[in-house]
Amino acid sequence: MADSTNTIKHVASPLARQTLLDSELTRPVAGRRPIRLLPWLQVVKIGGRSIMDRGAEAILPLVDELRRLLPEHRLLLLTGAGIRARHLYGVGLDLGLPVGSLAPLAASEAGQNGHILASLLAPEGVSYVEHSTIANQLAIHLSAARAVVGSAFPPYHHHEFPGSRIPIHRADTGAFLLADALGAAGLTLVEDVDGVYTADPRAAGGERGELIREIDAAELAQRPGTLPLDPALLEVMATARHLEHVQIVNGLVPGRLTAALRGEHVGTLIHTGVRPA
Ligand code: GWN
Ligand code: ATP
Repeated sequence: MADSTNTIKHVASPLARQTLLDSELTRPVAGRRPIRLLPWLQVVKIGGRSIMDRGAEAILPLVDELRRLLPEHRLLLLTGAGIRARHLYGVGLDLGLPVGSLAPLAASEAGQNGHILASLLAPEGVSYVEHSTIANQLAIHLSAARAVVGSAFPPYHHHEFPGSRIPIHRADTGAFLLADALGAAGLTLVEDVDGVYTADPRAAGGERGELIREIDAAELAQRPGTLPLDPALLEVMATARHLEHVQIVNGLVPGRLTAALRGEHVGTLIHTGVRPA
């Protein structure tokens, strides 16, 4: 009769005998920088409220610019949610829906904007791809086309953190999490302002605000006042593994996105703590 204890197969693992809770013990194994999956990829997040909601006037010139960028870059274009999500939060909060119900509803608006953008770029071979495709088949899609479009929202659904009644992980945060996880070459956030100002340039008294050309994410997080991006973006930037910075550019000014993707400083650069490898 076989001795069952002799048939147990031990799998060698450098973490086999350790608690995963002690970072001192896991650091030799888990402390190394991960590999870059798509080091040639440029990720571009297009604002929902700031660009897509403006319709043809803002979208068509940007689509022209994107079309001309295709021979130069391989792009993952991610869209934000915009005004329909704001309306949805209003109705949902009035009805008492939990944050985990609001997150996917708002995300679907980001997806809709992506479908619109992809339709306009379809003659160039660009398609909208699902979250699951971004997760598992991005490389093959970007081998077949110079660019694809997706929703910038992360798929948190009922896993959204319950601290706030409005989902905190929105389009800017989702775009950063994805770009950093993929080890992309860069992330550019396309908005309707030249960058981050010391005060909202569109609010009362905003004309006194000055453009911040360059700042560390940690320092920006300490500043009082509003931002043209999700506050949670600054939190996830603190633990970035690859991206050294993101740049916020004005998508209403022709040529700004092109310049940013060529590495020019034409908006606000927000630095993470990552240093070149
Ligand atoms: O529907 O436009 O992906 O890429 O967060 O989930 O709410 O879904 O719940 O692959 O999985 O509306 O159906 O929708 O935007 O998110 O998608 O067309 O399960 O391709 O089925 O993680 O697109 O959608 O909204 O992104 O952001 O079917 Mo949509 Mo979004 Mo499509 Mo996606 Mo959510 Mo899927 Mo999903 Mo849901
Ligand atoms: P989404 O993609 O989530 O729909 P968005 O990125 O298109 O959103 P908003 O979240 O509305 O756009 O952010 C852009 C707006 O932020 C600008 O139009 C500007 O009025 C506002 N804003 C607030 N504070 C600042 C600031 N300090 N500097 C610049 N713009 C600011």
